[in-house]
Amino acid sequence: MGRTVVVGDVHGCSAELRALLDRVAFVPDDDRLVFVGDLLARGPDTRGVLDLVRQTHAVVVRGNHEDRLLEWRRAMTARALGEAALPPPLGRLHAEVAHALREEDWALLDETPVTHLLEAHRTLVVHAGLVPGVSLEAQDPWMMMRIRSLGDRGEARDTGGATPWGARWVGPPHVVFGHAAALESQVHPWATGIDTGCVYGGYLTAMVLQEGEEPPPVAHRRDVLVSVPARRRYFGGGVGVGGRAMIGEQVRMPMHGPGPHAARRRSRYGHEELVGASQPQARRTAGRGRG
Ligand SMILES: [Mn+2]
Repeated sequence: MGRTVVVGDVHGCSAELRALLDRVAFVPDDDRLVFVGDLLARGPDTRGVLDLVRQTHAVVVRGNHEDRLLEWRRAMTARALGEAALPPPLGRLHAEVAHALREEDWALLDETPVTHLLEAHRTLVVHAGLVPGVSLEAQDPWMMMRIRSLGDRGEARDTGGATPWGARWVGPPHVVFGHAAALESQVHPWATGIDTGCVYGGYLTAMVLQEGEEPPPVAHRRDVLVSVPARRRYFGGGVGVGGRAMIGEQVRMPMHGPGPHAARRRSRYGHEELVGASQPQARRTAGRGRG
């Protein structure tokens, strides 16, 4: 058995996914590929991503976008059987994806688990996260696909907040997650967030673990993370700057002009900052983060 490569939120960015697999020199019959979910929607090529998932026999955990489409499809089936009157509303972007999906794509999505344990790495893969102090069996699947932060009493919130759930999680297992997009991966003692906002013009990131390797301590965590830049911004809005700042805030950037990776530098605080052309237009907004 070779390495394990865990990939962040792809959102239809098939070109970047291929570039990332090239970058890590992925070996199809030896390495194992795992996705944190949100493979589809917002980006240009959902079907190409799903084809690649099948070709590589990858494991996919379910993201909130997959969950939403599956929920819609269940409702459509119920309506066809006369058990329900109306399907739930589906936004335009998701309707386009739903229309483009083939039977084999639906079958793939239908089989996705909410979590996937990588026993040899003592690591659990989940789309959004877990509530600290609650056993795995007692976690709410809906929230595992949507949690971002913890409230004052440690309760799960699907919006941003001062305390990202990962900061409070104590493993084992280590948890690798996506959903909360930020330009930098989010490194916590027992959790690593690898949604670096590819579809918003950021990066596509993977954690690459050697056989039997556990995610290294915080100081060396980035040694096992590999990123490729997005070719362009495919979807509006933007990602937060720095692993901490993104949880409750995001930076809006214009749809046109250079992506964030085109003009940035490392600040003396260790965050990556937007500089140059993007910065004057950058506005911080409170509220829901991207995911
Ligand atoms: Mn998500």
